[in-house]
Amino acid sequence: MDGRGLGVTLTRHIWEEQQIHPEATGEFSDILNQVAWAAKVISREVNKAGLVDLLGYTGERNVQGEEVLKLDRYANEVWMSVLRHSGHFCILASEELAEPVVFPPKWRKAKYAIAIDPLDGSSNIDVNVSIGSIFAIHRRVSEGDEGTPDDLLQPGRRLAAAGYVVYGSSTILVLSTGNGVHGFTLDPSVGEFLKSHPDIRIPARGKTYSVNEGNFPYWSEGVRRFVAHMKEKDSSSGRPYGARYIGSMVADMHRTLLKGGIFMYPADTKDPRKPHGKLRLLYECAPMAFLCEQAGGAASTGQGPVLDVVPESLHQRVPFFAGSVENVREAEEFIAQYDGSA
Ligand code: P6P
Repeated sequence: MDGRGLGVTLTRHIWEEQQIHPEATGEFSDILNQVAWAAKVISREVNKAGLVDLLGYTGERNVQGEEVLKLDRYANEVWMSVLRHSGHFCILASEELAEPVVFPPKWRKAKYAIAIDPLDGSSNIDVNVSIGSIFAIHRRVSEGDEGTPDDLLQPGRRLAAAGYVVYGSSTILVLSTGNGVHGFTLDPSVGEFLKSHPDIRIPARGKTYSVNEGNFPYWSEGVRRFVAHMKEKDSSSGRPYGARYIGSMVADMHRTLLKGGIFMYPADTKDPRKPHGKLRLLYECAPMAFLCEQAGGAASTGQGPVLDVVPESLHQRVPFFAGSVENVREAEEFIAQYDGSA
């Protein structure tokens, strides 16, 4: 809270960034306010899903082959509507849609492309566990009237902005426009996101690891040895580490950003259709990797930085190891030693 007890809103935060970083344009203020608007609407519905028949399944399956929950479809529709009418985006990719959506040219030439996971972790909705939305915003590279997939298939290193919303005990928007990572908590009494987590920094090393250990038999030798290493008793290095796994990437990554440690979804041999793990590059791993690096952490495929991966397809999956720099480097060392470089 500042001296007048009013708190710092998203709009004021962007204005303050403009004073420090002149390259930050006022356009981002409007973009982030549109993102905040979508987050407020979804937060309202998530918090009462059980009361308005938004729980349960639609009976449909999405491009991932996953059963679509009513709230998944609702969230996708909210994001699509808000982003389409913002005028800032020429093309959108969504976890829920097989193909990208090209937004028709408007009164101004849209300068950005956006990839979203409208409601991540949705399998947790019915059991009231935190879920989230993830967004990744690229500067447009196409020259024509309409956006093209090339605007989306850019390496995360080029992201203009990225962030997530976690719908939990409170609704928190965490974002970066390339000038550090900042968190804003929704004050539902005034419908405003107020800065609550200025300049988030990930500790260099953490003592928490977050992974679905049910996949242990399907991991490479390097990953199995790395996880076993963190569970060994060695008080001089603070091992064994604590295990925390929610099964909702946004919630697991939010904890990792704030507390340090490592979140992982390694490649596994469980499903031959998904040889590179479960998490998608464009709208899960790249935006989270952007935030990690902006917060002084790291995010790796196990072979190298996630942000350097050049996407080949919209729904491409990559192995994901993210969080404290020292923990991620250790994962890479075990993989290099026992699995060799790919
Ligand atoms: P598993 C949710 O479905 C999700 O995409 C991520 O939010 C989460 O990290 C992961 O899948 C959980 O997958 O296989 O551990 O249930």
